[in-house]
Amino acid sequence: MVRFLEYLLIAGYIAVLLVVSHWIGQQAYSWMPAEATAEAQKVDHLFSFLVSIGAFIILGLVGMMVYSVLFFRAPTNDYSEGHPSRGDVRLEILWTATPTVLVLWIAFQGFNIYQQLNILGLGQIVHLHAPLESERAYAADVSDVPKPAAETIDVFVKQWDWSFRYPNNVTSHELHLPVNLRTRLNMHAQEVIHGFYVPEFRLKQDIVPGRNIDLVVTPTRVGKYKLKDSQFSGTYFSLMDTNVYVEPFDKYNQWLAQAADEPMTAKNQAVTEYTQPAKTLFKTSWYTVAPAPSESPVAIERKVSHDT
Ligand SMILES: [Cu+2]
Repeated sequence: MVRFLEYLLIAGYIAVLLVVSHWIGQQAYSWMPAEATAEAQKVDHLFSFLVSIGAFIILGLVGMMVYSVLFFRAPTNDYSEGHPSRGDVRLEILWTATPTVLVLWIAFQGFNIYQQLNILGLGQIVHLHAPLESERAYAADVSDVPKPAAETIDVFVKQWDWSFRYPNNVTSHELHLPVNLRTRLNMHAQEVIHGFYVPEFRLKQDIVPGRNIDLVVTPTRVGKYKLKDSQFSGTYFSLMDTNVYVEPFDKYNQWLAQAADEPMTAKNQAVTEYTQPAKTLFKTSWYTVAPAPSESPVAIERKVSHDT
């Protein structure tokens, strides 16, 4: 009877644990910045799933420790050694199989959501026909299979600024995206690795010189966001951010028409800081790469394609 009550207690505890850890997993959605893309929703599902699992494990372990302390305390003045339990095959199978299944489940969930994201796709990574094949051939092969998208915007990044080229050759230092439309960002880096990262998009993509890397994103929330460089790219790395606007399609087109008439401003904070006169009598700063002057994406593309 006592054994039955014990099992009932454990079953009840596991049920409560499942409910509580699921609830904690649901809270995880509020810990992240706003979800601004369809992809972000999927990433947050994965995050919430991982938080629920983590909560279940930690609460389960703490619960067992509290239970042991409460029900298996040594009586007062009992300093004898505990029962030397040595090896329990069932227990060993249990604590080996359980984490194995858990890790496989997490891996499957992660891969599943990555496949659903369909942002870059493994295609770009696993298409290596022969390891010795030259980069150029590989790069050519990859860019032949662009991901389906309604709009394509070229992203040019260099030390230390972002510039974008839209359809009709409109260029800008700002990223404008039409809401609810799958947009392909075709990214080119000029000299070093930079990282495309918008927290609200939950997407991060390294941009490697000599490679055309495209990222497909579906913005779902109108608003203004910040694009930050996620890869340290030298002295003025901290200046490598720019504004991202997700807007209704008609407003996006209005902006495109307006931007077509305005030449791209030569905003380059790095150049400004680099060229400012020294404030002290003697040189205090370390040697650094001189930031390249701001250029139109067309000029950068000419450079990028020349280098590759
Ligand atoms: Cu950078």
